[in-house]
Amino acid sequence: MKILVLTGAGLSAESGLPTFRATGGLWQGNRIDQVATPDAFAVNPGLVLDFYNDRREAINKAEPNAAHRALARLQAADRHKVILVTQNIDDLHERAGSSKVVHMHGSIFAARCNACGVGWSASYAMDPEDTCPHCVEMAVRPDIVWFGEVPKEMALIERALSKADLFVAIGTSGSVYPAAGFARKAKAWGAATLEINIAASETSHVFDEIYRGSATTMVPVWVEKMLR
Ligand code: BV8
Repeated sequence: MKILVLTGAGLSAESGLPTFRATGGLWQGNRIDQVATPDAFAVNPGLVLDFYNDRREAINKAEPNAAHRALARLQAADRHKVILVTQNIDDLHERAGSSKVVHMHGSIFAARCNACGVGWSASYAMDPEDTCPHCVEMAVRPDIVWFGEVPKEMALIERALSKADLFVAIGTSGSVYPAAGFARKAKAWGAATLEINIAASETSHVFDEIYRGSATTMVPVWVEKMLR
């Protein structure tokens, strides 16, 4: 079976990484959808870089959980063709053993120059004074997709949605597009749809099946069923 799995912040919640909703969409009193934007970076790069420096520090202290590990098992079993698309910028899928993870909103461990566009891997804290290793401009940013920017690998994701037999959304509120529209697209292409979430999301009504519960409880149950 061809399976497209879309994961969100709820997958990393039990690894101790707060979700956007749990924080009420705020970070140090700032609305995240106003910090995670190109305008915020232009006006106050230090604030935006500190937002990501804090998150990078938290991610380095976090460990993958049973849900990350179950998804890695599903991929490794090779019983099904699994495409893992994540909205998360952490590396917990990779550290649980998943390969070929599609980070549609980028990765906290990747950097990009806002001037010349060159990218490189970067696990260090960033500062507005940092200079690009290529063009020497002081325009270093995390290679993360902010609000108003184009998500990564959209052509690959659209193709996978059109071919999927099963679309599974895990731990995502369905509040941000285009990811929030994937279930509808997969369904229109004929895929079965499953939501695994501790609570209703903004798109629960689209799904054929719902596993209501925490990711560390429900994802292993679902994976064991898929590998039976
Ligand atoms: C784009 C990276 C054009 C940064 C992120 C008006 C209407 C519709 C759309 C728009 C609009 N105005 C503007 C837009 C577009 C905008 C958008 O959708 N805005 C929203 C606010 C309306 N989107 C964009 O700008 C995107 N770009 O549209 O470009 C385009 C489109 C298509 C093709 C080409 C071009 C870019 C958006 C990317 C922004 N970057 N992240 C960073 O991380 O700092 S978004 C970020 O929030 C996440 O990546 C994710 O996508 C989104 C929501 O987060 P979730 O992962 O769902 O987490 P959340 O906290 O919301 O929910 C947690 C869930 O987990 C809950 O359901 C909870 O119940 C569950 N949960 C909690 N604990 C557990 C659990 N589940 C299981 N177990 C648990 N233990």
